[in-house]
Amino acid sequence: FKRSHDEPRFFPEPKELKSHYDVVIIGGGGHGMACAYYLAKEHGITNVAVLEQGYIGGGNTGRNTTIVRSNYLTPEGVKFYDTSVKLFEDLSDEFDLNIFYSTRGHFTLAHTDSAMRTMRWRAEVNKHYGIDSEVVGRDEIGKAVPYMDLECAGHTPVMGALYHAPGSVARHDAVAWGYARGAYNRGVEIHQRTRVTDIRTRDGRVIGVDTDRGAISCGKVISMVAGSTPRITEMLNLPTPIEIFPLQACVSEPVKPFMDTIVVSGSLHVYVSQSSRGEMVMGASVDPSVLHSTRSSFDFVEGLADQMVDLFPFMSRLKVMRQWAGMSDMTPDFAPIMGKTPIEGFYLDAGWGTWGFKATPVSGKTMAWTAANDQTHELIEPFRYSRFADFDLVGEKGAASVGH
Ligand code: PYC
Repeated sequence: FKRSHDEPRFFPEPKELKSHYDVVIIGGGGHGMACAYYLAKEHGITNVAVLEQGYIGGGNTGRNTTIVRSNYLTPEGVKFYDTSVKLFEDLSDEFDLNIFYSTRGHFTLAHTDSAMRTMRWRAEVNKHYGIDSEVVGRDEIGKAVPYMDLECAGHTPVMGALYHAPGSVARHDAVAWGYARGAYNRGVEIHQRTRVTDIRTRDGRVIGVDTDRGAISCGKVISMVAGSTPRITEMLNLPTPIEIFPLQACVSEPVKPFMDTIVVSGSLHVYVSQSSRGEMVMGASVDPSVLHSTRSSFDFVEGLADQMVDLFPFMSRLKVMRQWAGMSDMTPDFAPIMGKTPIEGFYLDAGWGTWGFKATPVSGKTMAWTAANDQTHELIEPFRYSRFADFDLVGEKGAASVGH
């Protein structure tokens, strides 16, 4: 395979928008690209445009800490994320592109009796659905993560943990670009720097979108924009209970490989893994107030360091190299909003809060099925838009990992 220097490495971008597509996907992150890929690959729907206001994977796909897991609390969540983990495992082969999927094992630490109870609850629900999760004691944690101070500097000693062997990390850009290339190769158009300014409807159904590069007619619109969801749903006067909170993260300078597991403490509000480059990838809880912004703050690093050093005292000497923020579209029950909406031809993939990256493959696959069949896929039926009006919530807060 020979590529000349002026050829793009992955795929070329079309110069013009067409006047009509069968399906428009708003949002060129992992979810949007995965949906385009499965629409083309599994349903033969290729007259599709993905419209991205920035660049591919530049939103929450490129701003998370890349943790993949299925150790959820509700049966609905466990089944959904388990499907995602299984899809993730095969993506490198499927794309012929290394997404650096690395199975690490995932510890969720418990520092209190009530946290231990939640870990047991999650372990039992997980086991019931065939997911590899178990409660482990201090000895097992100490052996797997010898650099951790189980006493937490005497503040909040670790009592035990939920251990989830399939917990993994992956290279987030590769996931988005792998799906994008696969979609492009099957005929999908990907338009970056193309902002949707309005969605047009007639008699309660979608007929097109306006963009800052012109108008498009289309029969179906799928919104997959995470932190930009309210901007899109307001175009249709479609109320959602979503509120946007920033979620910040950072990486340290690289150090020798010493930690091959993922460690999360919901009580200390921290999570950490070591990247294949040796950097410590770290995050904390969502910011305390609603804000539509990706600015990152000194307060975040200071608060994170305070807790992290209790767990890993040697990290007091590590330098933070980069920090950033994503915009989390939080729902009241900590579960996504997916599927059909009251507007015919408008499909929503939103409410990804702090749990969106790990759902990339399964969201793409089930949303593609939903749009292709104009029927909400059974795996995402519990996450339907109408569940708030029906008082039929899917309470996942206990499995969110991130403190709120
Ligand atoms: O849900 O695993 C998770 C997570 C980690 C960081 C943010 N969310």
